Amino acid sequence: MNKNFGFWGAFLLIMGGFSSCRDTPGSTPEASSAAGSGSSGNRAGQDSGRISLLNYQVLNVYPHDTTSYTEGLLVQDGELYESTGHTEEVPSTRSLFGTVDLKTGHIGVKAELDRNKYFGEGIVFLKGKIYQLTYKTRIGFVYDARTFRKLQEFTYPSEQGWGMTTDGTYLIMSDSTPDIHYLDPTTFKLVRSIKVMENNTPVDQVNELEYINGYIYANRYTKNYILKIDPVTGRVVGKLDLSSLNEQARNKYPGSMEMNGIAYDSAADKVYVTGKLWPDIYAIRFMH
Ligand SMILES: [Ca+2]
Repeated sequence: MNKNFGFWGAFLLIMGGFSSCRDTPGSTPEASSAAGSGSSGNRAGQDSGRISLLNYQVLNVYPHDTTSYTEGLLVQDGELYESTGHTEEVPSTRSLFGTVDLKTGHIGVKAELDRNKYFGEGIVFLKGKIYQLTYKTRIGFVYDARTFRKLQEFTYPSEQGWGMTTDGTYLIMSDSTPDIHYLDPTTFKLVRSIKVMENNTPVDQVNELEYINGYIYANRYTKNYILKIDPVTGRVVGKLDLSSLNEQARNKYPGSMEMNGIAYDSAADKVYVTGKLWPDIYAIRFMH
């Protein structure tokens, strides 16, 4: 999604300072941040209300195109895909998706939207097709995953389209509210919704999504953390603080905007994260 970043950018630069040394290799994967005790290894639908702070390790740093206004990130068949939107503030930004060259950070474009009509948002692959959301038009696009030919358009119940992922059966989308929606990929009808709750408080502005081993992971817009969400209850059961990566990105390229983009490479068991106009993509590993 696309909003002015000025105030929040300054705020987060200040707040980002509190985080350091979160990327210690071999560190304890979980540390309780909430009242209460209990064993680790919560299972989806059976969490105890405990929120774990997830430590991570940076495995590698790759270049990212500083004109890529990241709205979606995922791995498919061993390749990293990115979808982007555009903002008038940065004329070089475009609404498109394609494969990311990890040597240069450039996107090999597979499909591009008419920027006068559509703002590109999240994408997902499911059963031979690619689904793409747009920001405010309530129109999505379906492409052939092999040829990238556009097959059809669809609409969805939400006012806005933000992030997208899949559990292998449904399209799972965010829409700026605390609700995450499951859509049937054929009829595009709403199957069910979950409300993201952190300590009994709804969490809005849930953005880019990634489904990893039975949990939904989500960036929260303008916050430099990823939430681990129980897909049954909607409860936040874990949190990954990426403030230090956000700080690194802004130090390296002051035009960097908010963190957005989570992609899971199951074969290598690593996760790629980046942000809008960031100069780098980080490959990280954490317990999940
Ligand atoms: Ca993703």
